[in-house]
Amino acid sequence: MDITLYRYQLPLTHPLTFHNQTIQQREGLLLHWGSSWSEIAPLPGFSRETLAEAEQETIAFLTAFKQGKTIPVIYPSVQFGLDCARRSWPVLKHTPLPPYLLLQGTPEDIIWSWKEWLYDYPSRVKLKVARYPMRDELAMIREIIRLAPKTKLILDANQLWTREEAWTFMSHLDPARIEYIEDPCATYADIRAVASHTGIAVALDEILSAETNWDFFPQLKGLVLKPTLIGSLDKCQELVKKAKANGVKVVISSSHESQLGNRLLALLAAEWSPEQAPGLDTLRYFSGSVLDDKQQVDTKQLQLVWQS
Ligand code: OSB
Ligand code: MG
Repeated sequence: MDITLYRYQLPLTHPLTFHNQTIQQREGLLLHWGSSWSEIAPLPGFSRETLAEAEQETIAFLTAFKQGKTIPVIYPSVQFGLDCARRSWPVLKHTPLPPYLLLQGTPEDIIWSWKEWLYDYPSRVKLKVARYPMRDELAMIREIIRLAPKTKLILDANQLWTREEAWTFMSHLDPARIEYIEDPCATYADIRAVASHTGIAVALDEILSAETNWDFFPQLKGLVLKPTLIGSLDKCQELVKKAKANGVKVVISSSHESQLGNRLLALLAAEWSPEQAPGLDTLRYFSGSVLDDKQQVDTKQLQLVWQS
């Protein structure tokens, strides 16, 4: 069986910032394993491994594999890529749901694009919060809700609020209009405290790839799974099982993978959480694609890294 590892660079429509790390282009690896493809793309600011480290570990694995040995890998992005490449994908029982809309920009930009929205407003929209003055963000949320009374909001604070800030912000929200807030604070204890005191639904995202010390509570409505950050598909599936047993939604979400990785995540979402729109509306920030018109990987744009 032929195995080939490539590197890709995708230009972005504008720079993206993740936890104070700004990237001008997205870089990652694509793995061609027999007839299947997968992706290894640690996200700066979120992944603990760099692309260089992930590449080194992948090459070590592939070199050993060529000699008939299977060695363990520790980086989540590498585990995800190797698991996807070697997986026998089941025939889907459900067609993938389109992702919910993700709006980014200043509160002013977002209100503007929402006012100019030509179509029926969607049932769900995700907005980042805890970036701009609280007053402006609360005004933005009021305006979104006023214009689209049937739309429910998914908010994401990316752990940026203190307990007090989260408490204040969340006290101003109408629980009926908020699907959930992802990671209002940095610790599980703070997230649980503000959710219990305000009655606003919350979801855990970043904590799931860092901490094992959390549990379910009444306001916990969702687990947001980013397989590139969590790692092995078994680990992801365990979380899916745990969530379902506790009546909590599972939202499969992107770590800004390329079009190829995004497609794999859409398939996993349709398999693991078929009734839940995934968090995969991240492709429009790319001004290029690793796929051609026929949705096949365009190897002409890739750099060869390793070959069996
Ligand atoms: O904050 O959930 C996040 C993408 C990369 C890194 C962090 C996040 C995201 C997303 C993906 O928001 C889209 C989504 O979850 O809807
Ligand atoms: Mg999040």
